[in-house]
Amino acid sequence: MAHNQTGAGTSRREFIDTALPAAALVNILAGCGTAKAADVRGACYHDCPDACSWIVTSKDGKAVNLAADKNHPFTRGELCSRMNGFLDDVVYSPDRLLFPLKRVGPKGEARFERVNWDAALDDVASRMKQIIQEDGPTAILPYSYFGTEGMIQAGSIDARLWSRLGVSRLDRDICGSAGTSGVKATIGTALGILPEDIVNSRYILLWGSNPVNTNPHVWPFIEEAIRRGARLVVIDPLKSESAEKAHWHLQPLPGTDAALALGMMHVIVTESLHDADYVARHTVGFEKLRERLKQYPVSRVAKITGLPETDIKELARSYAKARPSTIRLLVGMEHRANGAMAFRTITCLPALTGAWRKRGGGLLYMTYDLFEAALTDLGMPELQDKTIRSVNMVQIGRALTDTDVKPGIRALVVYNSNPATIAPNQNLVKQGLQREDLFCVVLEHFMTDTARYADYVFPSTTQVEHMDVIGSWGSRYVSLNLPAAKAAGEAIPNSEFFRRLAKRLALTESYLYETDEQLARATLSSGHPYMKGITYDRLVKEGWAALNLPEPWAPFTNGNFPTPSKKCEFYSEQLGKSGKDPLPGYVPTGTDSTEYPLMLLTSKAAKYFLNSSHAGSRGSVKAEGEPRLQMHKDDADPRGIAEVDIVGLFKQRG
Ligand SMILES: Nc1nc2c(c(=O)[nH]1)N[C@H]1C(S)=C(S)[C@@H](COP(=O)(O)OP(=O)(O)OC[C@H]3O[C@@H](n4cnc5c(=O)[nH]c(N)nc54)[C@H](O)[C@@H]3O)O[C@H]1N2
Ligand SMILES: Nc1nc2c(c(=O)[nH]1)N[C@H]1C(S)=C(S)[C@@H](COP(=O)(O)OP(=O)(O)OC[C@H]3O[C@@H](n4cnc5c(=O)[nH]c(N)nc54)[C@H](O)[C@@H]3O)O[C@H]1N2
Ligand SMILES: [Mo]
Repeated sequence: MAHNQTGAGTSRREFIDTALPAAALVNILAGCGTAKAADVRGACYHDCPDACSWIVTSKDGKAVNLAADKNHPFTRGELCSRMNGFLDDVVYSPDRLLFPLKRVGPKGEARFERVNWDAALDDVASRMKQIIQEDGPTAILPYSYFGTEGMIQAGSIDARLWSRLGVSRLDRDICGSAGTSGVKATIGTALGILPEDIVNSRYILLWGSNPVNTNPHVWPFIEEAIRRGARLVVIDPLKSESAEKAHWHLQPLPGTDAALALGMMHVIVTESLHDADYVARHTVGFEKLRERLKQYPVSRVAKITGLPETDIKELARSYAKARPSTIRLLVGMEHRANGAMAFRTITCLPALTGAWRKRGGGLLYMTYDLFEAALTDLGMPELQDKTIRSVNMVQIGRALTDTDVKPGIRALVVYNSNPATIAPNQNLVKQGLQREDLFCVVLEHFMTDTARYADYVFPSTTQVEHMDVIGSWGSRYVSLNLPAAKAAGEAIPNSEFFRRLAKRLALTESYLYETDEQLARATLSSGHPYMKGITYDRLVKEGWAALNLPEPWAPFTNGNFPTPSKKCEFYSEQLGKSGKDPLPGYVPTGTDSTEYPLMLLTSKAAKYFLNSSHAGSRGSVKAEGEPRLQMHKDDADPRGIAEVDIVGLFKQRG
């Protein structure tokens, strides 16, 4: 990566201009002068497996139409219910934040006045300097997640600046980390098959994932597999939209999946339905696993899961006999204690049955590893001092309120995230955000629940107004997103915010001042074989490209798992050494309170929101309708709740 630009002497005006790529400006200006429309290529920014490719029609500096790329093999010409109205619902929403705002009322009340950028940034910089002087840089905590997944807007200048200052680090562990660590413990990677290859499957097991709503562009491939004769089975306590379309829906009690998988393995092994040859060649610990399985006879598993014994047996037999079979995991099972172990345990199944042997068989999980290899991390991780304390983002409530945290967190800079809504223990998070002595800055599109508590709220550009490079955790395509419209109001890209802040902090390192185009070129220049022939200039013309992967993609046909033993680890020495159970197992989740005995599943059933994104726009809120809770009759009746009723929903944590 080249860091040869001297930014320190550059004026603000130049920053803004150079932050826009030449090609995009030409497009926009062509539209401006002649009132002719221009098509600009882009891609969806959302934290979603699909990473769709789109084309924006730009006229007079405005995005006038947004449509899916008809030729993209995964997007296949259609966006989704969240993005079809994106221009009206988000970009040009009357609720969009357009100017910097400064708090004038009590925290949480969202009373702000408009201020100018220069004065606001000067104030932010001087507050940060003062905090650093008094308590050191770790009294500052940046809080961000994947409100945008773009390589530039989700982790470039911001990360470099934070490393340069030496502020507290953030573990971005709210999604995928638990599941990934479980899957990796068994097969060494989160990367299984490619989504398109699921068409080859004869038996698809959607285990705690709901693609009809959360991963809609994989659904046509599942339908194709069904047309070719595959059986679709869903394991989900809730009757999700995917469950409604399944041949068979099993509803275990939440958090009992590891027991179910162990029960299946018990049946498979005792009935010799496993692939003894694959097990012998490509796995370790089979005998120890067999011992462990003795603890999970079907009768016990039926009690734990609440499923009939006959169903557990039928599930095990039908899964093991179908060749190839595919398990689709996503994040549903993560959101409770012992989630990682559920993922580890389920991941043993495809090796036990030899499902990996054939193309499309095995496990479909995250393709993120492909992009970690293919794209250069723009955050320059080498700058980061790994000895600096790190706060896990799921514990933000504790970090803001615990007096044992030294130095206490005095400044919080939030972007690409809405912790007041998405972080666990909401009551504690809000208590932290309420602190009068916490200096809180939020960069946003909308007045979110978090922004309401901010001292300053700064307006950010949207995906049609800034540049980015988009990888994916659910497909194999990389895309370049070019700006297609002038920024609304005074909104700026995150990258530009951090360049401006760095300047005010009088920092001179050139890596803090690279333009978005330089960043885009840099991330695409890793030199990894997956990126062969994929350049910035090609993507300006074509928008997207498939990573160059070995064909066919059947990664574990002959074992070669990237684990310490190079085998699928039924028994993990590494886990054992770290004091954990080396074998797959089931640990009850339990409810944490007798006062609040019910278990809440916060399934991603919303159609017009993505996590809490778009929820600040009245158009999306109207489309989504009222928040809905589904409850079993057996739970509702004793509480006097009728079939259609209005309820208050709360527990001790929020
Ligand atoms: N429409 C829409 N799409 C989205 C998102 C969104 O907010 N809205 N968010 C995106 C993001 S960030 C992510 S991570 C993905 C998540 O994608 P998914 O993992 O598919 O989504 P979830 O709804 O969290 O979980 C899937 C299913 O798991 C079930 N589940 C919950 N607990 C358990 C359990 O203990 N056992 C079993 N077997 N099932 C359980 C839920 O009822 C749910 O139907 O979706 C992405 N796509
Ligand atoms: N109760 C509950 N909590 C959950 C989950 C759940 O299912 N239920 N799901 C969990 C999961 S899987 C995930 S991934 C997390 C998601 O948690 P978050 O990543 O915090 O997701 P969002 O709630 O969508 O908030 C993202 C924010 O980023 C903003 N944004 C988008 N683009 C930009 C940009 O370019 N610049 C700036 N400055 N802001 C931008 C959006 O307006 C939005 O307000 O939540 C987790 N928490
Ligand atoms: Mo997520």
